[in-house]
Amino acid sequence: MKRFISLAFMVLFSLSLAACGRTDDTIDETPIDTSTPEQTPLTTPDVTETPDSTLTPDPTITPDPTPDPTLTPDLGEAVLVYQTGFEDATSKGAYATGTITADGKDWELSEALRGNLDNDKTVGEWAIRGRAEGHAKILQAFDNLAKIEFMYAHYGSLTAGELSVEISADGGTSWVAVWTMPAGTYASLQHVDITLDYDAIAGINLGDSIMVRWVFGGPSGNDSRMNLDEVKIHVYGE
Ligand SMILES: [Ca+2]
Repeated sequence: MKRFISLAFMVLFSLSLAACGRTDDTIDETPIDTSTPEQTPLTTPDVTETPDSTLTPDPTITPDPTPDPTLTPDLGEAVLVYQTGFEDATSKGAYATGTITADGKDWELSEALRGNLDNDKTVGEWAIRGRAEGHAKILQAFDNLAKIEFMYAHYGSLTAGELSVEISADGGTSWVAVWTMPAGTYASLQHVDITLDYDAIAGINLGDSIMVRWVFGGPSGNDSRMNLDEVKIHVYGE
């Protein structure tokens, strides 16, 4: 019995110690000292702050100093610098090679003449009538040639004539075709507007002085007769 009492006493003592321990833990906690803040408030503004970043140029919109090679140089608008319908022109009534003056520029006509018969297809009264193997050539060169416009048709009810347009940058020694008539029969005047693509024309550049001629083809003789009218020449940068 005495031993039991002693054991019980020890258990109670231990429980008491445990309880006191928990109590001590609570008590031992150091109260937060609210009178002395651990951190000193920041009272001085940071004057070294970087200025508003929106004032800094955006590097993504910096212009590229390298020009885009795919862009065509600014050539200006193509301007009409010469036109003729062969109404205001000197006469030429035979096919033998010779010259006329039409609206102030000289032309060489070979196997070609200035015609106004019923079978000539014209705007106004007159047109050039040519046949194989002839040509109608403007004897003055053009700088910065941009566009060549004209109208053409087969003469009367003929169908065999052919036509092409050629240019020369060496005064007429060598020629390069820039347009060839599509196969077909052209009973009425057809309008053609050629914008020259110098990237596709070997050996000739925009800055060259360029001559223009129309070449008549097909079978030799009268079966190949065709008409040419309403010629217009446009150049860049005038
Ligand atoms: Ca005419």
